[in-house]
Amino acid sequence: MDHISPVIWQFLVKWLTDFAVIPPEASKIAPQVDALLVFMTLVSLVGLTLVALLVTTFSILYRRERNPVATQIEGSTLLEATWTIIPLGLFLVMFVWGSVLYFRIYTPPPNAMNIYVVGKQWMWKAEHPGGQHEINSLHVPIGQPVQLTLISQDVFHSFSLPAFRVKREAIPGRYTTVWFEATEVGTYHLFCSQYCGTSHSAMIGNVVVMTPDDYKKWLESSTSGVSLAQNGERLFASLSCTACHNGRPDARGPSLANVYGSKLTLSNGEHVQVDDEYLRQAILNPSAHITQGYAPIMPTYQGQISEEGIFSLVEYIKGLDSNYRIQQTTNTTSFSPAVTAKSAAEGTVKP
Ligand code: HEC
Ligand SMILES: [Cu+2]
Repeated sequence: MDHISPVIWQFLVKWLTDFAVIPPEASKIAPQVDALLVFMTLVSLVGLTLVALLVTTFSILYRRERNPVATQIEGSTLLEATWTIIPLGLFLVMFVWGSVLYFRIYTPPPNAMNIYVVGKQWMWKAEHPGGQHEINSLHVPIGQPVQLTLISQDVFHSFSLPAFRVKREAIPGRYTTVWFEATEVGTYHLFCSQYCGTSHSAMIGNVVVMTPDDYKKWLESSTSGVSLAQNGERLFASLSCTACHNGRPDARGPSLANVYGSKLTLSNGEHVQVDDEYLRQAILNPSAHITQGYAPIMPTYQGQISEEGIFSLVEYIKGLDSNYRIQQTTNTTSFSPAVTAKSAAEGTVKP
């Protein structure tokens, strides 16, 4: 590209990678997504070239001067089979390849750290378990799977990280998840990619990928001092959940210790696996699924708790494993399960 001035060339490359067609590949999944995209583009180009060549050649070969009267040709089974089977094969390859990637993107590995994200008109709010709050930015460590649990406070939004090749809808009333593992330190764009009202275009921000050490420092310097679980514990008491959920034998509600991840039997005989979404529904819409052996006496908390409050309660219940004075760590910087377990063992239990 000698004949293009270097300045223009640099500008073009920057524009292409920064904003438009080819963002940098900064996550583990990114090269895999790009490989599929390149394959599909190549197949399309080959198809386009083939069809264009045939159209041109046939229009010249069979033009009106040479063929004043159209010749009717009966079908050829071989020809039809060929042009059906080859594209079918190619599309099936794309389908299988795409599905494999899809399931990889939307199935977080069990060791993923979780960050909660709320979308609202018009900002993204991130809540880290250690009590770090961010608006329109997201700090993550390199080389560690990160799962996002997303929800919207109003309309549909879509959390999009082009450099990581992932995106996921944030829907009112329901948790969605997506995960990624960042591979390059740097700052990347974060978008809302679903038109959501007047200031939709302002619903943007940065993802900052840091080395584990820098990330630890960031966690320490940005914590509000109250972890999500601690906030949840506070809410659990102030909303009087403890009146029924206190682990005592005569309690009116079931003990919530170790309920997360367990299988509950409902009064209609169904079994459910307790995950974040189930906890959320249990708090906001308790009568929808009654745990076997209990009366439907739990009041709904619809409209009384913010989405951040529900995150806190969920995080608190997730960590409950024996009693309600929980072993919540006061070390709000911890981000790996190992660190949390360690500080718990050190006895940073609240009195
Ligand atoms: C009046 C008593 C009462 C209060 C107050 C109450 N609950 Fe419940 N809760 C129950 C009962 C009874 C059940 C079991 C029946 C059902 O599923 O509704 C239950 C079920 C649940 C479940 C489903 C898990 C399971 O093992 O069944 C969760 C989660 C839960 N409550 C959380 C909360 C939270 C959080 C609060 C406070 C914001 C709260 N509850 C307040 C009585 C109560
Ligand atoms: Cu939006």
